Amino acid sequence: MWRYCILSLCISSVIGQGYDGYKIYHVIASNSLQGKVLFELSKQEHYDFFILTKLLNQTSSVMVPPEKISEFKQLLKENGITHSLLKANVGYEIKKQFYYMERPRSYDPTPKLGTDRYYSHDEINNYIDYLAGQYPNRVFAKNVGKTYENRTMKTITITNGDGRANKKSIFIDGGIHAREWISPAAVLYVINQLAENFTENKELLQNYDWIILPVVNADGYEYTRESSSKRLWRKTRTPYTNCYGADANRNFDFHWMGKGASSNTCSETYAGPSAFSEPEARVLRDVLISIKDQCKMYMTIHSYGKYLLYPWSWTSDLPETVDDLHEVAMAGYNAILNETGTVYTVGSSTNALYEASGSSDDYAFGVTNIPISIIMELPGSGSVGFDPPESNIDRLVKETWVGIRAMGLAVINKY
Ligand code: 0X9
Ligand code: ZN
Repeated sequence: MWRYCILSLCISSVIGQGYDGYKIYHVIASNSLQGKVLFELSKQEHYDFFILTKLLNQTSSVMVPPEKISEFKQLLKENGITHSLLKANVGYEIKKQFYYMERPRSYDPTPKLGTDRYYSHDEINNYIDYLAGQYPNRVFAKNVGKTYENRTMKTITITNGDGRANKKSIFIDGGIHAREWISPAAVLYVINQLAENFTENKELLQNYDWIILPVVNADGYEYTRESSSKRLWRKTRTPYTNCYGADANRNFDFHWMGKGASSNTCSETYAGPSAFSEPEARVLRDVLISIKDQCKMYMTIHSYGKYLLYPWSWTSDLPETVDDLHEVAMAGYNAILNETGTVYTVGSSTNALYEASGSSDDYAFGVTNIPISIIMELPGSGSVGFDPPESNIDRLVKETWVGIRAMGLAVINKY
């Protein structure tokens, strides 16, 4: 697929088969048997569940390739599962969005990243270095490891510059799943606010440092930026038998390969050949281990679905400290509701959605013992949910910041 650009006008060819004829369905399970059918389907390689909830009478969303559509519809019919067609041709929708996507017009030596477009991994890393250079007393960049394809993974630590060592901390990551572009965008805005809007956010940095890793799955992220036919890639890019990549959010060594994870290399939820097979998961693990004693909140940003979730992800049992987790999540819920009216669903991951064993949130909570662990699934928009148009970025990231800020304050006041 080629693209030719003059000024901001791009002409793209529509060659390339990616997602042509793929359809998106809304499906609703109204009893537990129907729920089980959908859950089993989600482990199969051809069915890409964008949202899967075990709550009865709530909508899940699944993308189905053309060759599986009649089989899929037959299965729904046999089990009496309510469904409706949401998108008839995903390929067309995605190509359209790619065609209009803003590209950087020229190299900008002062990388002041805005909320006008989605940035590359390199641009994000450059921004981290730029901030560390601009504010050498209070912002620190650190190379924490490499991805499978040898991209540098960088954290940014934002402090108030008082030089106090071993302060308590809050850790945030984004981009564990490649296609969830609004996640790195939202995390970038958090960085921007803490580093560059320092006076307004002083109280967040008085007794706490914030450590942020904006794009965990940088290989996958860059892959989705290459062409519309790769836009919905989710996993890492490690080559395995028959297919590429593991789901980084099933690769952590806590109930690894339990419920909600697949051993099929071609499944979207492939947990990898072993726990921590993926370098990106290992890097995140090592960062978490290195900050475990000071860190009071782990927050991981995904999309989509407007959920504020807490452990466990591997079981429907609730942790002993569920009240603390719920209290912090509710601070985010209320702040967002008051600011924009957007209504998030709050609950334990497994009970609000489904099991996802081997996830980073469970590892942070269950192994490194970080007391608050939250998955934030940002609102979906665009043609398929993972592709909010660039004109929506500003509104979405600002709303997300209101929630993150409130949860940060709740943690700071609590611990
Ligand atoms: O499935 C995941 O890894 C996450 N959802 S996403 O749509 N971004 O892929 C987290 C899901 C939350 N955890 C559980 N469902 N247990
Ligand atoms: Zn995700």
